[in-house]
Amino acid sequence: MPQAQITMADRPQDEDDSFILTATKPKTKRPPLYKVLLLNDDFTPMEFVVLVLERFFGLNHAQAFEIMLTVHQKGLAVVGVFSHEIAETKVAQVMDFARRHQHPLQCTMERED
Ligand code: TYC
Repeated sequence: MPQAQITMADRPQDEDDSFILTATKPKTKRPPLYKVLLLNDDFTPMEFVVLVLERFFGLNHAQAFEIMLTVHQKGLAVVGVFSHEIAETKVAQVMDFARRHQHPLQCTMERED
């Protein structure tokens, strides 16, 4: 049985072969950064806070002492800015170290804007 021919005449009139080109911005969005904050309290010894800052944030003694004093005087300070994963690790390390030494030191993270 012969095949029926399909011609342009059979094609719906409003069909359009042109491509739709949508301009897209090249997306090179950097992942958000997180501030790690140390909070003041009345009980954690100053030397312990200095040790924490040296051990987990790679600060030298003078830098660590200065940040500890800022926290002591102002209530809190940013001790570093990191990726989400690194910030989470730092917070966990500080909280675990403080808990093991039975100090109430608090460390938190906050998304940077
Ligand atoms: N305020 C504490 C004291 O007088 C010292 C301290 C500093 C505690 C910083 C916590 O994050 C802190 N012993």
